[in-house]
Amino acid sequence: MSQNIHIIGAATTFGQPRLGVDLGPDAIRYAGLDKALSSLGYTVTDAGDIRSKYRVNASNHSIKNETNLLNYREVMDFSLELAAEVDNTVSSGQFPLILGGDHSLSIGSLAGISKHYEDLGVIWYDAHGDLNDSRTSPSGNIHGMPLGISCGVGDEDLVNLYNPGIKVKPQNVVLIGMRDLDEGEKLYIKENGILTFTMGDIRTKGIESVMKEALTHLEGRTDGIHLSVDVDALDPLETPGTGTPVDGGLSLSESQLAMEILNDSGRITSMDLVEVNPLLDEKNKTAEKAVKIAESLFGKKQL
Ligand code: 5AB
Ligand code: MN
Ligand code: MN
Ligand code: MN
Repeated sequence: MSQNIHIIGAATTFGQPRLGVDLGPDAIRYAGLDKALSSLGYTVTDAGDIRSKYRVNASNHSIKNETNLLNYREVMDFSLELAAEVDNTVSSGQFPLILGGDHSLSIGSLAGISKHYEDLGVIWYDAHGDLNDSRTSPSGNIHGMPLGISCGVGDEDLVNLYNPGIKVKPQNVVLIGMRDLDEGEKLYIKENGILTFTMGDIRTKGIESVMKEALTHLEGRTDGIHLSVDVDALDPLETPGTGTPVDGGLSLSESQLAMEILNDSGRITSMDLVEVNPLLDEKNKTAEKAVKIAESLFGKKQL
């Protein structure tokens, strides 16, 4: 793991309808991210926020169009900007830590990161698969599609964004925390044999053995691993400040252990920390949990 962490605020809300998720990066900063990582011995720099050039307001948000891809142009333009910043971060030898913002930002982060890896692995820590496309999506919200797009499914211009071609091979993806999958996503997972750990699997096997299986699966076949943490992987009792909460999730302590195991492996090369919405939160509790998750990923151990 690089000793230099570069924080990039991805202040976007156009991938979903709940206003306020664009304030997530600052909420996480105010919860003490920089200090927490510096005191673990890292050199931390902060790019500030990438913000959409389109103004957000309650009436122009989530306009339906004929393609069932809401705010398509906004998501596309934002993703290009983020991809360039992430690409530069990897080029300069820093670890990109991308703060969200809604999960559509992973279209940009994976586009930038994947330029540097032949066989990028992805660990998707989320209640959802985010594997929809415009045909399978029940909502048209692009935050339910970034992993599918990165695997090469869906809108051609989003799939080929920033650098042409598929960013991640489905066999290099591991899904962890799943408990709300749409029918089309289930079919895609089955057809592509994506290694998937549902909450049921985690309850049966325990998070430790799940994380080890995930790492073993990616061993030998990947040359870097991107970790994408959606705070809705955790139970809403832990992280209420998020737009699409689903009951029956992971605890903070399990998530910290999961991150510790990833840290021990030394194989994580970039991270997204997404879907923190301070307008839906209780006293910035969700951002505080996000900081704890990052601390564990970067080497802090639970007592
Ligand atoms: B999140 C749903 N599958 O596509 C859809 O929070 C929810 O980034 C997507 O994981 C949730 O609209 C997207 C029903
Ligand atoms: Mn989710
Ligand atoms: Mn997600
Ligand atoms: Mn969500």
